[in-house]
Amino acid sequence: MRTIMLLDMDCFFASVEMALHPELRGVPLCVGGLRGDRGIVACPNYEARKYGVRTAMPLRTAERLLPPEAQFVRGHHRLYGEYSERVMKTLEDFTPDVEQVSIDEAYMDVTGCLHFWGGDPVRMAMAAKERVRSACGLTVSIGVARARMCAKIAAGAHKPDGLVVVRPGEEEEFLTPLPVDVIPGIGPKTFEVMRARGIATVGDLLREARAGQSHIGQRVLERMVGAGEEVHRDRREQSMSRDTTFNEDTNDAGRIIATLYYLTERCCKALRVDDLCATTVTVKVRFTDFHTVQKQATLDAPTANEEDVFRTARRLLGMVLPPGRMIRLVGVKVSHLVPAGGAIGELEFGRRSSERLQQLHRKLDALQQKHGYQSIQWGITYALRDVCEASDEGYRLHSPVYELI
Ligand code: DCP
Ligand code: MG
Repeated sequence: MRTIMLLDMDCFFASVEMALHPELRGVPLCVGGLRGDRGIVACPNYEARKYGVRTAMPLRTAERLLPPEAQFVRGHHRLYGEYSERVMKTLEDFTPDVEQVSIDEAYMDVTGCLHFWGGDPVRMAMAAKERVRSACGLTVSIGVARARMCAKIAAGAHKPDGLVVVRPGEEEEFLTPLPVDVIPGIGPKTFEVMRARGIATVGDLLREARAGQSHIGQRVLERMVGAGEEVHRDRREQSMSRDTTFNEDTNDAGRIIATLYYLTERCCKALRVDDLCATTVTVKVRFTDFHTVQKQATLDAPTANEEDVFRTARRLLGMVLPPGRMIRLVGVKVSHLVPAGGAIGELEFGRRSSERLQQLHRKLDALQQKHGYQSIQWGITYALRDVCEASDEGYRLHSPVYELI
């Protein structure tokens, strides 16, 4: 039997800001933009959550809900990436089997290391929490169970700074009273359908499963005890995405396309840092009335070159955005990621030119790193010069948001 821990950092972006700026502690804090900005909250701290503020809520709604002493700060995404790496490194001191599943979450298979802690997962988890706190100044919540699904649910059960251990055999008792949407994969729509059928709790679902009436329930019964739930040390993030909400709604095709190119470039840079290639791209557009559409396509070949990804992204944009329609937000996501080496395994001509392009990109990345983003940049993104502040790291988009899937 295995012992799995899921560690999830508490209000991650906000915690990093509070660690660096202690004066932000103890008051409601929204990371994502300043007062009066458009765009959405990327991360509220727990004080702000008490007022009903949630991730992805418009900043202006958050402003209305919060008292005047609330603080609003812009996000510093590079910093969050660095903190994330530091935390993940810290976890590797506890077990080599760490599988990062998002910027602030990782599964750890601690089966082989528990004996260092007298076989006691509580001692080990407390030590991990303390180590992350002293090394990075962040609090985390940990769930422990014999299967990933229960570990994940346990980690969310007592946030922030929580520690919940579900002992083998106690899974059902733990899950039974919880609302059925705690099960990963049961989103708001499925939840509504289930509720309409009288299934409100996990207990209700398991009863149906035992009566042979629910496939989902059957799968939950299996996952509860660990079927197909291994931790994969080398499994990487499954997708990367970059979105932005414009300062004001726009139908300026030049600006939208330049922004899409820039966001694609950011995704591809992140892919190159991790030596990954994407096989799929998704473009997302949010109209003035918040109606959101997205469209996905498979790329010709796995790639980390923005030209290749953009060609498809541009085509998708044309499919979701009628000319002249005003939008609030545009975003791009690359997914189905594969190791870069694997993508250039077959040396046919197309792949080789794509490989050379990738080498060129790596050189350009290095130049930009050394001399600043604007020292050498793609012409298509020049259109952003007039509308966005620029720094050495690139343009300061209005509300960049990570969506980690
Ligand atoms: N994030 C984002 N956009 C989203 C969801 C999340 O930018 N749609 C960012 C902000 C979060 C971070 O990712 O700080 C981690 O996401 P979590 O869902 O783990 O949320 P938090 O860590 O903020 O809160 P919790 O304490 O509930 O884990
Ligand atoms: Mg978190």
